[in-house]
Amino acid sequence: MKIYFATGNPNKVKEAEIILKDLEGIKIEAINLPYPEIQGTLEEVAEFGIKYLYSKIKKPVFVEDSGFFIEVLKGFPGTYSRYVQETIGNEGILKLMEDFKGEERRAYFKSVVGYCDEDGVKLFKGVVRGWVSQEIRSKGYGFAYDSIFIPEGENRTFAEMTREEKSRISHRKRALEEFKEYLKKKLK
Ligand code: ITT
Repeated sequence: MKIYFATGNPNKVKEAEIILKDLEGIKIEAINLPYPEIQGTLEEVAEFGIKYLYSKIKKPVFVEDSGFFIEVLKGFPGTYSRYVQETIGNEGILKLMEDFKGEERRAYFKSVVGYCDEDGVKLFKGVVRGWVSQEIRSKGYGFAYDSIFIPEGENRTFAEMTREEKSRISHRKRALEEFKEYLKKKLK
C-alpha cells in the first residue's frame, strides 16, 4: 500500500522517514502538492488541507502541520511559526524573551497529522514540552526553532541532537507513532 506525504518541507520528510521506517507493507512517498492553509488551529489547518488533497488525488495521503508555542507569549508564534521564523527568526524570538527566566521560558512543539483515505479523515496529535534556551545553540542539526528549544529531560537543544535522537522524543514522533499504530491495525 502506498501513502503520500504532502509537504514542501524536506526536513519534515527526513524525520518522517526515520519514524515510519519500520512500517511493514506501507510505502511512504513525499509529494510537494500545495494545499490551502486556512487561518485556524493546527487541527483545523490539517483537516481542511487533507480534505482538499484527498479530493484532488483520491489516494491515501497525509499532511503534518506543526508549530512552536511559547506559553508566556500566549502561544505565539503557534500557527504563525513559519512566517515568524522567516521574518524575525530565532534572534527575534530571543529578544522577545529577554526579560523571562526559568519556568517563564516554557514552550512546546505540537504536531497534528491529518490522514485521509476511502474511510475518511483521521487526526493524530503529538506534543513535546520544554524551554526556550537563553541563546541560539546548534551543532548543525535540526531546522527552524530547533536551535532555541530544550526538551524536558535534556540540556541540549534539538539542534544539538542528531536527527535520530530528536526523532525519539519529538512532537512529530509522537503524532506519527499514533498514526503508525492506526495503520498497523488497519492492515491486519
Ligand atoms: P508544509 O509544506 O508541510 O506545510 P511547513 O514548513 O509550512 O511545511 P508547518 O506549517 O507544519 O510546515 O510548520 C510551521 C513551521 O513550524 C515550520 O516552517 C517551522 O518553522 C516550525 N517547525 C515545525 N516543526 C518543527 C521542528 O520539528 N523543529 C523546528 N521548527 C519546526
